[in-house]
Amino acid sequence: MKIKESKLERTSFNEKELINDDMSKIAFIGRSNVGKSSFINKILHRKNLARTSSKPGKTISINYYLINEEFYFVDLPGYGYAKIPKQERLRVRSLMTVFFENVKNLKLIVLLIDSRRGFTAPDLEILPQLLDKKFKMLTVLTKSDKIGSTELTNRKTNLKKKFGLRAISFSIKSDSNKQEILNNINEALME
Ligand SMILES: Nc1nc2c(ncn2[C@@H]2O[C@H](COP(=O)(O)OP(=O)(O)OP(=O)(O)O)[C@@H](O)[C@H]2O)c(=O)[nH]1
Ligand SMILES: [Mg+2]
Repeated sequence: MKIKESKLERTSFNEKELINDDMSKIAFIGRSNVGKSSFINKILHRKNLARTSSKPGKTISINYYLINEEFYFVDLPGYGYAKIPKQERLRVRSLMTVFFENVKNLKLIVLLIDSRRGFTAPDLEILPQLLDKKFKMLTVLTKSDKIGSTELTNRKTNLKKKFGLRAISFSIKSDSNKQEILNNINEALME
């Protein structure tokens, strides 16, 4: 798959603003600050399409990026960040629930996990809901430049053993595994 064109199609702050069409979608979820928006930019070869921040809780809306006029990448708000005001947190959570309940043609959920931390409580809270709906999942271990290769291998073995999930490591600082991730996305889109 070649990414020829990408553009921000919609920013949704509430239920009414969610995209309801039949176009294929790939969703990116993970804890706040795990690197979702950075990942999207890197995969799309765009520097600043998805807004990134060193401060957690940057993406509080659901952002749809239209790729090649064919499918969407959906950047979901990060979860598990305590410092966002409670009311805002509840709003975001219910928006996510509505998203997963009503979304059409969600081909793949890319679950991003920080290489250094592995699965944390908020991930474990959300995981069963997703597995329950039988969405196809791909786990990506982000910020792999921040840990050693032995540790990274252990992390992957662990995820496989504990959750039966295959994980691919990734860093915005290199191109390794980028093609493999794109191949996985492509395969999911074909199904
Ligand atoms: N070293 C390193 N830093 C990264 C990597 N990916 C993301 N970051 C940094 O991590 C911080 C958070 O990245 P974002 O992409 O904004 O994270 P996010 O998951 O979209 O965050 P929310 O929108 O708050 O949920 C930024 O400072 C990024 O530069 C990586 O692969 N390596
Ligand atoms: Mg973000």
